[in-house]
Amino acid sequence: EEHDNYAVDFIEATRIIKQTLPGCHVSGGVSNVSFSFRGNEPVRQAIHSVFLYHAIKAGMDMGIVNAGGMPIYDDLDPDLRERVEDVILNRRKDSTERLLEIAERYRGKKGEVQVENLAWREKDVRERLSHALVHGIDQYVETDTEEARQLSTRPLDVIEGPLMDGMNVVGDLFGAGKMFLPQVVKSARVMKKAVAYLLPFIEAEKLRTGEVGKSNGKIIMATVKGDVHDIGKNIVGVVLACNNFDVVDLGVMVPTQKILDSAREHNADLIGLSGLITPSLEEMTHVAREMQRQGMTLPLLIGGATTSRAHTALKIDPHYQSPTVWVKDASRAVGVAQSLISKDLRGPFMAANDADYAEIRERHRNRGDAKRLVSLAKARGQKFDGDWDTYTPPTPAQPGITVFDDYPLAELVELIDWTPFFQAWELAGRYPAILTDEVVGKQATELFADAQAMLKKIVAEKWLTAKAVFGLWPANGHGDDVLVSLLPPGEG
Ligand code: B12
Repeated sequence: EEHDNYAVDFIEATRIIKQTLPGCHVSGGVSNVSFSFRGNEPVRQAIHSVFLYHAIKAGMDMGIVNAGGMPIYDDLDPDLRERVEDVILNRRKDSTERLLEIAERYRGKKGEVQVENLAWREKDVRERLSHALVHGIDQYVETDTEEARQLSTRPLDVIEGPLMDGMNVVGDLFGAGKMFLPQVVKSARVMKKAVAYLLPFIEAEKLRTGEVGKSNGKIIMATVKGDVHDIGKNIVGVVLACNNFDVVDLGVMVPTQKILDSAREHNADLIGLSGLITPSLEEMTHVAREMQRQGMTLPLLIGGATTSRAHTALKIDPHYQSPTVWVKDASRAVGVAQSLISKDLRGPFMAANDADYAEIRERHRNRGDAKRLVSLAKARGQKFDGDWDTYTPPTPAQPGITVFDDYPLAELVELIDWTPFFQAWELAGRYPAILTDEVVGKQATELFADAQAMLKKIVAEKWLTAKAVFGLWPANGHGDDVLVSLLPPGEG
């Protein structure tokens, strides 16, 4: 009985730690909580999933657990989930007995599990597509997409309907900590496969309706620098193309200058930026500033899950004098693009948009800046003291500019810092110790082997040309400035 409240204690302790010490991180070994069920993997995994679900909600940052053997909380058999939850949350006196009552049903039912796994194939096509996206199963996605297409008036309806609904479920589960990153990567691949399957039908429809070649206008689409999310951008691209816009898709991680140069090169009518991570918000502001600085006037569309009307009004629009419009989703993209292209509609549309943004700015005006800034005099008083009088800097072997036009890739491979690579895949640990780590070692080793194989190909087939330029000059601090001295002629 004294153990009954342990999981609740952990969860509550986590909540208190996060409330009182917000800078603190909380980690825990999850398997202890299910130890008494060893030998009964399905029940253990259900316990881990339920425990993590509640602990993450309370603020737990890291759980030591095999993510590969982790069922999705919402997918657990409801009866099992309820009884496990009773135990974890210590909700009833008889919860242990009630879980023991049904636990044996789940032990080692390999054959039955197989049957159960395919039971989702009996559901209707919308649910099957959603299941395939959530579970990253691409095996049947083309057949199901075809069935959905036959049930739809236009092939595009399949993207805007069941496929988007399925991705929203994935987004919700990931956001709620019920799905993990490697699972989401699989979902994204399934989505891409389904969209790729539909593209020829969309093209054929355009040919049939005679809409090919009748361009409404040209739009440059790009996910901004630093961001790899492209599902939303691709969908918007397809939807716009279906509505006779010429879409020039520059892909992901696109630097500002490339976006602006392409807009000029293609004589585009609109630029559409997509971004889903917080740093993209700042990057979009940078694009707007550069458009202004470089004298551009074409409208700028802003989209992606982390963007918002308020952010666009407060942080992007003020930097660009021409139309800047936040677009909530693909279904609205066509109307907005059409309004901006049309001579008649653009004026009233932008008047409404500008009024909306002005109101948002007004509402935020008196909120103040959350950042605590020190005075300039105080900042100057705190400047870094390098004790320069006693320091003699080493003379660089090659002062001035050095250019590498084609640096050997094999040498760069040796210099890769692998720890951030594993972090990006949300496998916690430092390289090389991570490869033999008790919990993530197996996954890390497999991932590392895949990366090595791909790197070998990149080097052997020379997929990339590594270029770099850097300069070293004598420099001195002078007040708030850094003064760089030119080198004598002949030294760069
Ligand atoms: C799929 C996904 C991934 C996939 C992306 C695969 C791919 N090829 O795109 C993978 C697994 C690679 C991934 C990686 C990461 N992800 Co992610 N990911 C998601 C997820 C689950 C769904 C995003 C998605 O595709 N949604 C469906 C599409 C259709 O929606 P959408 O993009 O918003 O697009 C619609 C509208 O916004 C609009 N729209 C979009 N773009 C544009 C552009 C224009 C011009 C217009 C008009 C309209 C428009 O129209 C679209 C259709 O209606 C979200 C969670 C979520 N709830 O959004 C997290 C999420 C975006 N990811 C997140 C994070 C943190 C990451 C990682 C940093 C994780 C990590 N630790 O490495 C990395 C990012 C690396 C990087 N540098 O970019 C966070 C971002 C949080 C933040 N504020 O910074 C989110 C919100 C999850 C979360 N709750 O924590 N992710």
